[in-house]
Amino acid sequence: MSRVLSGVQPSGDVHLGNYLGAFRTWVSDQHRHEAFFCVVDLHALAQEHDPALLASRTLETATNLMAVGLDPSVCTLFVQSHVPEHPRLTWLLECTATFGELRRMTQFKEKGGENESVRAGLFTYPVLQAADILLYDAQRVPVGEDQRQHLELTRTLAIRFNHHYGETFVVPELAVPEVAARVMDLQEPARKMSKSLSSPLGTIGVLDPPEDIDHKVRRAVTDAGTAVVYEPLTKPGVSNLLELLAAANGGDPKELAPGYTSYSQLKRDVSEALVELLRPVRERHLELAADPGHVEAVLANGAAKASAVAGATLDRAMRAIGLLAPRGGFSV
Ligand code: AQP
Repeated sequence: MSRVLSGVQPSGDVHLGNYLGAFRTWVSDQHRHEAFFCVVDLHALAQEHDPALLASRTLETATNLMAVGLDPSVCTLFVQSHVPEHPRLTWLLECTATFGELRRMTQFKEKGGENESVRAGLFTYPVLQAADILLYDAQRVPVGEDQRQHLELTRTLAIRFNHHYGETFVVPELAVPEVAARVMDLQEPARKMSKSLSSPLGTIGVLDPPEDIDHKVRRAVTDAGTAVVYEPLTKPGVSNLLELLAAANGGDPKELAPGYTSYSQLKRDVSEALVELLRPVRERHLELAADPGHVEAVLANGAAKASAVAGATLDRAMRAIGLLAPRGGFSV
């Protein structure tokens, strides 16, 4: 069975972009692959964060993942910082990556990379992400389109490390969904929906009540003209709504467009479709949130399973790069 790994930052409320771009694929992948999913809390330190909120957001993000359908009886769900192999492998990969490669990461630039006062972690976190993936020998990494460049870096580092130090890592493949791989902000449809960069009106949370979803969809920025056509470059707002409709109800956004003669008709259908799509998530979340001890137990079990796999890979990599192994190996 092939391996899958992916993760989400506990940097804010989980939104529709996370759900359609990544989590839905994770839910189906867990039945087809040996699947590892993690809440990447160390990544959330790369930007300004509130220490009083990080732990509760981590638990809440894990709860959301179970609410969208991750089933701990068929996948491994864990918190990144509970598996110390992640930062340990990162150093080896930082000594494999180059300054120039990291400077070219567009997410680094978008999140303020040119600013002298940004955290050094914002610069290096794509390497931590590479460690997240390579530790699990993952062949497949289901993510949104925004992660394409980071995955390409992971592949480059794996290939370079293997070349210099001998076959150590599996070189992973990217898996992005056909529809809604990049969900756009409803207020600024030229930029992606984001936990940290979007306004509340531009973002639909997976737990938003139906009236909020309806309000946000009806207030969504549309484009000049009145024709409903799928043209992401010239009509990003309307195209985003068509993508959301296609992702929720099935179908092709291009083919759905001729069925509409007005923006308001389209918005009504998008709103209804999203309310129905997210209804079961809200319902499951209510049950899970009533028993946080259960989610914590799932995470403890997940960390133990993840550590067993990550430890073996770390040991292999430490030896391959030439470090003196302690008695019993590196992973103890
Ligand atoms: N707008 C999006 N459309 C499609 N997929 C998306 N993802 C994120 N935004 C969109 C995918 O969700 C997964 C988890 O993302 P993340 O939380 O780890 O980080 P991110 O990509 O940086 O997402 P955000 O929401 O923009 O977070 P912040 O604001 O904290 O940086 C990934 O697979 C991602 O592709």
